[in-house]
Amino acid sequence: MILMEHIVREGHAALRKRAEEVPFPLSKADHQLSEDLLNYVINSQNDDICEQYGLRPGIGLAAPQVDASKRIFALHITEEDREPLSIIAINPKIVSHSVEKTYLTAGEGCLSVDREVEGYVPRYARITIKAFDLEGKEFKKRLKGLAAIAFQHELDHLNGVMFYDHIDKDSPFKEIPNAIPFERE
Ligand code: SB7
Ligand code: NI
Repeated sequence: MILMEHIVREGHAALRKRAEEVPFPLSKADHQLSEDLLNYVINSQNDDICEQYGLRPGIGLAAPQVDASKRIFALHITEEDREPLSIIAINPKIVSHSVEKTYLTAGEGCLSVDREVEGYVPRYARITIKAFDLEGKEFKKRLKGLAAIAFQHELDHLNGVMFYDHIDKDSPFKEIPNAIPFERE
């Protein structure tokens, strides 16, 4: 089980490396890691489990955040009036994206960042993604809204990019051209 003490923080080299492609069939270790990532995000959205184990809530978690430099992340997103998204994405990629951008009006946070970083993080509003599941089967999805934002946040982790790299240093709340703001409930 992944706990907060297993999550590496800013300054750790794993967060700044390009993570390695994952070979199939998955090794036992990579299979376990994938399930552990998804279980963390699911558990972290349960108040009782959170309190019991001291977890910080998150909608996603990427392997480099637990010092595993592999191209794997998990997302678990349940939004009102939206189909829930609960996936393990292995060797994920964005195959196409909208011109239109979006950003969370409240900004982003990260389980590897123990401070508030204010500012708008520009993201593509809609993306089409491909990734492999635990069985090595490729899947394709169209994502928008929070799911699209979170996918891009996690994919960045696999490329050594942190959310605040995208924030305008001089003017963090400057309007993003071509963007529709996304308000999280
Ligand atoms: C806000 C939060 C996240 C994604 C997009 C917007 C995920 C936070 C948890 N993580 O640090 C996962 O990398
Ligand atoms: Ni993060």
